[in-house]
Amino acid sequence: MELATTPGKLLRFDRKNLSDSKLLELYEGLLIPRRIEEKMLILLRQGRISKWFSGWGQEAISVGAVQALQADEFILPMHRNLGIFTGRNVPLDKLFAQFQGKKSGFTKGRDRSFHFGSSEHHIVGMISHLGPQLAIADGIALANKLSKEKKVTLVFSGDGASSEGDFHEGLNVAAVWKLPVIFVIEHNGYGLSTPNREQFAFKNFTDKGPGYGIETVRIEGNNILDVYQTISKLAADIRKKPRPVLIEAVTFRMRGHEEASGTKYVPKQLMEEWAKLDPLETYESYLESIGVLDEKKKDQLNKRVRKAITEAWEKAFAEEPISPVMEEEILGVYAPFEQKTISPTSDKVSERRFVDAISDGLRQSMEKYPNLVLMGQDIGEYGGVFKITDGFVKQFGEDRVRNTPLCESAIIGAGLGLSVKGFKAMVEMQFADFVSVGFNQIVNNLAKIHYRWGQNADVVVRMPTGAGVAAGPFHSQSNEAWFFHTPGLKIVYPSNPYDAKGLLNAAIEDPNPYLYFEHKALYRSLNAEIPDEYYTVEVGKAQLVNEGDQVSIITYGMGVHWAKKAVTEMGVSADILDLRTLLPWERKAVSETVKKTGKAIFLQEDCLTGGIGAEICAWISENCFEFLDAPLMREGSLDTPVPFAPNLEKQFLPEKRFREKLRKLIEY
Ligand SMILES: Cc1ncc(C[n+]2csc(CCOP(=O)(O)OP(=O)(O)O)c2C)c(N)n1
Repeated sequence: MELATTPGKLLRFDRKNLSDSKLLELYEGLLIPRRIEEKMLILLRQGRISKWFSGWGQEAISVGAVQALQADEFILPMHRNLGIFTGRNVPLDKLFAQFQGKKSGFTKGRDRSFHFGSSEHHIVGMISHLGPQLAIADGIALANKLSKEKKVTLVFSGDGASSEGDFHEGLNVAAVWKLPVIFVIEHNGYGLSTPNREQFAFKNFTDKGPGYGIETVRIEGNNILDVYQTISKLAADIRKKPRPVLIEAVTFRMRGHEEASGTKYVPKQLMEEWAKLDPLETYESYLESIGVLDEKKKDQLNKRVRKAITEAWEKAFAEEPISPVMEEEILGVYAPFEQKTISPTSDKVSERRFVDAISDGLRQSMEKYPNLVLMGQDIGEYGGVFKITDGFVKQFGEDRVRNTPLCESAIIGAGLGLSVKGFKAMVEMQFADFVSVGFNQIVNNLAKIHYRWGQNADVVVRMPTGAGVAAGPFHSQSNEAWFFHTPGLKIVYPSNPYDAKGLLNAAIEDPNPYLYFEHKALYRSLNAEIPDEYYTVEVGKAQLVNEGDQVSIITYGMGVHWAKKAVTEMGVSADILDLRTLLPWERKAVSETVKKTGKAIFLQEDCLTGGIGAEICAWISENCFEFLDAPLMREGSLDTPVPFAPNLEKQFLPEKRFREKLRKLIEY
């Protein structure tokens, strides 16, 4: 089949063995998004919807793709793929309510336009950042592969978004793990106003895909038969022989990036030439030429489609604007989960180091949850750089204990994809510092997805953290505050072996996304007798680890050990409250100790500015002011990067300054 890669060439349709009714089904598939768009463009001009991302002229890609896949195969669309939603028969009134920010929309007014998914329709919608979609598709495909479901997952990307690092990571992981994913690039010439020559230096994606070891096919994106037949054939083959395939669907963006941004920067001639390749009109002419479609049938179909659209629009429009209920919004942030604290089934205890406690918890969680998958760099045979997963491959196999390429973003995204399919994931950061390159997936995908459209993110990210090990600025940071500010996450930070095991197990039980901080300097320096059996520690509960009446020291992690040492050596009578959970932190325990002693100091290993202590001290001052006999105090590390040389690092850390401040507070 000749490719219309340059305008001016005509589309050539070849029905092969497709029946008349299939040809018409594809036609109707094209008609629906086109007629919806026509309506939306009018509504936009009338100010009844706020934004519109047009897929005009690109419909054949969505429609061909959705019809080529089975109804329970996941599709991850972008902002120009209306045809995916209509092709999966999402109720039009609900779709329009979504566009209008109404309560009956897919996100209940919490997110806009195509930013939603629907598990019922096997669709995972995008976040604005574009590229993160690809890794979620990898995770879904991995789940299919692990559960031996012979299913394909299909994900879209624009040609512009292919410049993102997430594109590279998503393709690379799929290639290395031979995941059954079809990546469809809509090669439409522009990313907002940027033409492709300013986006990348290769010519076609057929040059790029093979670099990843991925089979790449170039198709006429405006030719519905080419799209449908190619994807159908590939999908059938991939179901039998799982592997990723990249499809470059050549098309053109006929309208502005979004309606308000216009198309002035696009040469007029290009527009005119591509207009001749309109996917609906060309296909219509083809069907007429072979006698499958005539005026009467066309009329009937158009009337039916227009009527359905008008009725659905009116229904959605008639719905009252949302009346905000604050409680509902706050409850919507996390997936519902009733925490049950589990006690060990026997009294047997053993002396375990902090690092062993984490390893034990992880192993027992793997035994308890056959759907739990561990992913991280070097965590397989090698056992992880801290040896926490030593021996795991032997016990659980390589499918569940997965060595990953060096790509934090894709692996965290894949964790989310696994949860879409009902799996649990634990992702090990080799060092907490490296989470910065997976940050977007955590704060924008994992944290927000339940609030947006009700999908949970059952992912625990383990974070070997902290300084005191002379490892310099990139292997020592305390970065819990980066996440503390993000609604939708939970953060736990144990300070002892008992809590390390119990909180890890509890985090894995909960279907919500967690950051689990484990201090590297405690791994092998701290022992305790802990139960041999599986147990959990309640999330959201602080613990008083020392009792006294002169002062309250509120802290967590390494701070607990500095505080204990200080009060012993200084002969201070202090309450030491170990927060254990940072998000959501326990207000009751904090207020109780403050009310008891009337003096409080917050100690954190993290740099002082904008840390956890700032928030908790602000809360104390607002809620416990009348019980305070002295100013609230805070101590933390210097506001500098973590230095390498031991003496500089010692100065950076707050231990010494904390003692001075504690003395001052007591003497106040
Ligand atoms: C990370 C990020 N940077 C910038 C943007 C703003 N933005 C939204 S869509 C877009 C262009 C996308 O181009 P492409 O991937 O080719 O898709 P198309 O719009 O052409 O379908 C840009 C720059 C964004 N959404 N996310």
